[in-house]
Amino acid sequence: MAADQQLALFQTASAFPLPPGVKFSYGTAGFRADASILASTVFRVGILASLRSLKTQSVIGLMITASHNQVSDNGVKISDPSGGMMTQEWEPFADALANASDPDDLFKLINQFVINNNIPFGRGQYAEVLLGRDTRPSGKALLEAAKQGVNAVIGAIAVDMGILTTPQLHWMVRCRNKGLKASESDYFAQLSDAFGCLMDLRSQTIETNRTDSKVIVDGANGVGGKKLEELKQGVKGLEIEVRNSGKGEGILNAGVGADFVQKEKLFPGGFGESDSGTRCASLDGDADRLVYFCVLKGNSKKVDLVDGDKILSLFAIFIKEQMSLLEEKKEKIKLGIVQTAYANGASTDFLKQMDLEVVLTPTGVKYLHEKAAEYDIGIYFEANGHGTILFSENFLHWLETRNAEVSHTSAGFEAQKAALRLLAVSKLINQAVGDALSGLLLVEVILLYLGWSIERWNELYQDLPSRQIKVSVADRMAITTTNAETLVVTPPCLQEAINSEVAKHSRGRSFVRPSGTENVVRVYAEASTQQAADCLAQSVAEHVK
Ligand code: NG1
Ligand code: ZN
Repeated sequence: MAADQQLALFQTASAFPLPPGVKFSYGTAGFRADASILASTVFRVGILASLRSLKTQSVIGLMITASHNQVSDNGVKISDPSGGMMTQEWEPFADALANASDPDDLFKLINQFVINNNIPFGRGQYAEVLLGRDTRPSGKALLEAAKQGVNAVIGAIAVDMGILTTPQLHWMVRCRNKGLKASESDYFAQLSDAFGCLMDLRSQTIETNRTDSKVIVDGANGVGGKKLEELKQGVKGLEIEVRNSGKGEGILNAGVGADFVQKEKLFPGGFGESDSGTRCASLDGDADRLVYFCVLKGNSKKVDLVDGDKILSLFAIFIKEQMSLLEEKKEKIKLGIVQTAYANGASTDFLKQMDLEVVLTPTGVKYLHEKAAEYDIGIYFEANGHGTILFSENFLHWLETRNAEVSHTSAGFEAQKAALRLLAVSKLINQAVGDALSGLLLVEVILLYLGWSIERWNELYQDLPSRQIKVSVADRMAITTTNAETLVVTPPCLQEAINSEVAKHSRGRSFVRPSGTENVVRVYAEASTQQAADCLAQSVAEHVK
């Protein structure tokens, strides 16, 4: 390593000492912790992002957010050149970097890694990292730490993209690497144009049972609400009311947001019983999750939840219908549905009854995304509302070329419209990661296309009662799992204990896994009644403690 590069690293690293007594791990969604102990981690992830950019000779993204976590937390994660999550192969190095005890240790690690991976480090080669952050107050200082980390690698530049949603940053990275327009206004324009296109491609004859013309969206007092206010300016034919937009006094994710609504099944702050009868939706703190809900009357804040599984089902119905309208090739198009073990059992049954191929992966979008990318069209969703629809380059190319041929038959005309719809969906729905804003627009236009109310949508199937609880244990990593986290491997005997609890309940299902974002073990249970699901979750939790 060149002497000037060595010096640059030592000097800046000394300004970001590792806090004592903590161990960082690049979990389900990057590093997360109380913001007060994160400066050294974010600085080091800045270095990591530059190395990744050098290695791939592409633009890399670095996002500072802790998503749905409380406002005092923060976090950092990397977007790879495709706009997806950082390759898992680099995660052990990320962990080692974050936990390096001092600049000397850090320097040795980097040196070894660049040699092993043949990275043109310290040779002044160009690297570029796009930085984004959500609205957390700690974000500004952490962004500065990231900048210094990026700049500690000679030849690397950090570009501050300002306050963004996580999916916006991922989208920008993807576009930059494809040589496409990548500014925030390009993002808004692409979404609203594609939405407009899908609105125009609706069939005019459809009977509608809808009485609800508008959607009210809970912005979780974060960045999503703020951005939705901007996006909606360009969206024609849909009334969007944003609440908890982040402009007022409300605290980020405190009694608001998609995580709160999904887990508690209660309406968020800023909503009331007078909203019953209106379609409502909720974003999480960095706007990569989306759930819908209906406020129930006289029912102590309870909602009818329309979660990620139902969004997935709605998307699957629409995509399948378009595929069936395509005259040619339709048997050959591979459509895949990807869920995790948290998907409600009723949703998986419903999708399978539609003759769809459904696969489960471990929790975390990096797994779901990777699997969905194996299909011509891959739809993935976590129950919590994170998901998207991926289109393969080959399939998009086929759609584009078939569209160039003009058809004269009525079936040919319908097929052409279906192909145009699929192309518009591929532009509306974020191809990099799950994106609540693009997901919201797609749900809305599909409901209009089908002429469905939220109630009609919610009736697709009835969720099995479920319960999720968190258990604090001394060492959550003592639990290891297999089969997409549905079976415990260690500690021995735990799976047997779970099996015997499950056997006591009709339609019982339960699994446990260590969280990748919080210091807890998550317990999930499902059964034919709420009481049974609660009881199953509690008894399994007792075995975990
Ligand atoms: P962990 O904490 O690993 O369960 C949670 C969510 C994931 C994913 C990540 C990232 C659940 C049960 N888990 O992960 O699905 O969204 O956060 O935000 O919702
Ligand atoms: Zn999020």
